[in-house]
Amino acid sequence: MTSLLLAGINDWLHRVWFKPANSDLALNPDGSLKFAGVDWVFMFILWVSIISFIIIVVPMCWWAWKYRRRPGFAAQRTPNHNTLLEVTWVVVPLVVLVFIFFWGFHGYMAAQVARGDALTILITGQKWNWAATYPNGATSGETKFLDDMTMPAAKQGGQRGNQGVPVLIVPEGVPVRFRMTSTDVIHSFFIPDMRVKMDVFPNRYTSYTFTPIRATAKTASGQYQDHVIYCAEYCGTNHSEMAALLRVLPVSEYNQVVEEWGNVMGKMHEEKKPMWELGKWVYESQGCRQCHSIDGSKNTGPSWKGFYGKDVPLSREGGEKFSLTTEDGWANYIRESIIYPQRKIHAGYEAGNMNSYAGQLTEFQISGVIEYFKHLNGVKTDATVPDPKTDRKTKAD
Ligand code: HEC
Ligand SMILES: [Cu+2]
Repeated sequence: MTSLLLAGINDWLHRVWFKPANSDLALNPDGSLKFAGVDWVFMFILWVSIISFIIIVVPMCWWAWKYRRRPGFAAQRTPNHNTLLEVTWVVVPLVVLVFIFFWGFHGYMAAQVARGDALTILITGQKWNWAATYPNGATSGETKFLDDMTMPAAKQGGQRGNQGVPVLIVPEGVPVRFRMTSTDVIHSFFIPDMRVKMDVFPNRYTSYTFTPIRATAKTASGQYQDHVIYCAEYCGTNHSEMAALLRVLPVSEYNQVVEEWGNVMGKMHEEKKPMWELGKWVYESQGCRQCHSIDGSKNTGPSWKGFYGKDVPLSREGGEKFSLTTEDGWANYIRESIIYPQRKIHAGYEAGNMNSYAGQLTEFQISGVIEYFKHLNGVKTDATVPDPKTDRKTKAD
């Protein structure tokens, strides 16, 4: 009876603190709680705290009351030593703490040391987007809107409202290692459901590893119930919206999607899609939309609508206007703004908020962005997506 009650309380407390895990760092392959896994150790520490609290505070209150000062009772002299008692309260907590350290360290190493055959996915943090690069060079090809439940901040954000965030995928039951770096400030790649979190630094790699246990469930209407990824390091104004989603797919499905994502341009080329659609894809999947709107509204960066074909007011050199008249002039301005964002600063916006995308975007993708600018501003363009075989990465000199 008591044990049933305790098990019930234990379950309830577990649910108070944790959303269901989906990682081998907390679960056995059959989904049961793993001995000395993250959740297990947490619950162990919680119970140690609860029991210590009771052992210390209940007698303390009781004795404070029992030995309160009363008329007619002389205060007793306290005995000053009890070796057995003192050895007990040193040795028992010591043993418990050593176990906590041991299990904690054990769990930490499990998340640190990847199996040799782990699938390595590169993660780049950049204000305010998470970009994943898969072994075949694919980047995330799907974005999704967060609902109010998963990320209330996304709804409140007066500036941009509810942003779409990239969906990352990993295969079910396969050890995965995220190797992470940042192009600007310190971020932190936090996936609560996988029980992993690690700071992400510029000019340095950090990593962690885990094996997702189950494929992501779908709702009755076929919507994936993806795991939320947060940035857990305060990294600037829109830090709270620096999120992504993680989806665990059965291995064969994972392989298929990664191949599709790796061939976005190839497919567009085959289907003779207009170039601006490639630019739209860049806008949606490479983080541009975290800072630029396409409806004319002001954001961290200038809107992409309503600026092509007009004078650009620059903030340097006494607010001079930068007049562009030729198509090449515009193309160069846009390209330069992407590769060297610091050179010409649009008045009213901060230098240093946008990072260079040199090495991240290809020449064709930048051309796509240029065509997308035209498209958004009512300039007709009829270029189609060229064969990506002839494409190359951009680089700053
Ligand atoms: C972290 C916010 C941020 C992100 C992400 C971002 N930008 Fe920017 N961008 C800015 C800011 C701020 C400016 C204005 C200051 C400047 O010129 O550097 C700007 C300016 C620009 C300009 C010049 C526009 C003008 O009106 O002068 C272009 C073009 C541009 N960005 C393209 C891109 C592309 C393409 C991407 C995605 C691959 C992108 N930006 C991602 C913040 C961002
Ligand atoms: Cu961040």
